[in-house]
Amino acid sequence: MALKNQYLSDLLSRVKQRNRAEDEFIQAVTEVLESLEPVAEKRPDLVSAGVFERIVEPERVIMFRVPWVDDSGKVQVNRGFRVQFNSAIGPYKGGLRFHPTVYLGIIKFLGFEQIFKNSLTTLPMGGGKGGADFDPKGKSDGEVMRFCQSFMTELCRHIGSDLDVPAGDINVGGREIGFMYGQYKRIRNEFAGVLTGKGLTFGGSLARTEATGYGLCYFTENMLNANGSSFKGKTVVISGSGNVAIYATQKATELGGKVVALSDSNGYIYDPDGIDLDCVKQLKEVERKRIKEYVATHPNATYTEGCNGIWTIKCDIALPCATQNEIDGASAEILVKNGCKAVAEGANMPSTPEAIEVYLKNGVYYGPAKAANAGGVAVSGLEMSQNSERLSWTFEEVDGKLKDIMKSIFDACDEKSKEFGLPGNYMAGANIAGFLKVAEAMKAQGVV
Ligand code: NDP
Ligand code: 2IT
Repeated sequence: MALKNQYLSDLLSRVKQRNRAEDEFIQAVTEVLESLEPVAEKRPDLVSAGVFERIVEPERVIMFRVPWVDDSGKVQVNRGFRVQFNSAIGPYKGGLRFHPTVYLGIIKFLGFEQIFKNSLTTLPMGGGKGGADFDPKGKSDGEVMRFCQSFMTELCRHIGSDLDVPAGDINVGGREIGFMYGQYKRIRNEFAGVLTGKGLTFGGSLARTEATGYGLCYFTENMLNANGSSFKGKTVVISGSGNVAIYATQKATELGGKVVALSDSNGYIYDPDGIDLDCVKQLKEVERKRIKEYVATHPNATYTEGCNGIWTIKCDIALPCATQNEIDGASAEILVKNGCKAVAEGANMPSTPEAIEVYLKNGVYYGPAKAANAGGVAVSGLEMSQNSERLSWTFEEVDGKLKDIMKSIFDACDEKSKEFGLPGNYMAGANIAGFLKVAEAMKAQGVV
């Protein structure tokens, strides 16, 4: 889709020119600016306040060396990042990703998306993201700890409970957050709510572990209900087998769906009897093994090498929960051909622009990442609130608030899609609703 609005089209050209080697960032900005065309037409005041130009440029980018010593005594050097993208509505907030594919363009796309996602949660959080090109696969606990300590030794001077509050993302879970929190506390000599996703014994929130996967299913259930459907009796395919995928599997099953497939970066399992989640949790959360081990104890299940083939499995609902661009146009066509009626994104930007076009063209209900996976950061926001008041809420209280937040996010997407003449296009609704709140704040605060 080409931009018809000249002003946005010129802006996108400048973004492409200025961020030439950052494909994922350009992809994310393109999608948002395309959705914002009707806003630019209706709101000349936001154009003259320079909100569009300012929102596509990070407020601050921090890149740093992360040196550490591996178990054999060899010095290793990784590259660390924190992109503080937008603080118009609250302190920077967003996860840390440790993955060999991490480079500036990945962190910028994630930080950019986080601005709108955090705005949609209704909580006061700005957008940020960070990480490193560190690969934790095959590393010992000691190596992971030394890496995390080195990473935090630099990061600690840039973050704070009212400034920037990181959390987890791919390969950053409870273990890594614990190591980083310990190092922060040691260097800064303060016990502050500076990271979320902490352990329950030191300020973590109940239900944060489950929040992204649960929230994804609450969003999806709202979206299905609004279109006369629900999870009940539906076949569900979920990619990934990490934090988001595991708790999405649990909640989708509780809501009456049957999850038949999961994956990791090597391949996917198909279990026609429905995934045995206790086995997956033991393999992935406790033993840190590969998903293919599942078939050793489940004779009816099959394992196939290569992760993209998971989208050839017939399903009613697809929940991509692994990584960016994991569903391309061809996979989306196969999903549609097999009767898939809904796609909701647990991962960030898992669908390519071509895939999204296929969903919209074929009337697939499409829940975009920044709305559908906002439950994780929403409960991070609730963890910040609990830390501030030095209290912790019950699981039921946090889960109840999460449910309400996911409903309000769906409602906002639905309403804005209708108000701007694109009923049922929840991607446009999410981009517009997320943008407008931040844009009003940026306009009110002057050119900063
Ligand atoms: P985890 O590290 O717990 O799990 C990631 C899963 O995705 C693993 O199964 C991993 O397989 C797979 N995966 C990762 N990279 C790739 C790749 N390049 N190709 C194929 N498979 C891959 O991460 P999370 O579950 O936390 O995150 C999953 C997605 O959800 C990410 O896109 C993240 O940004 C997003 N997200 C996470 C939130 C959270 O609260 N954790 C909140 C909102 C979004 P393998 O083990 O083989 O690497
Ligand atoms: O992409 C995301 O929203 C996350 N990885 C969670 C961020 C957070 O601050 O909890």
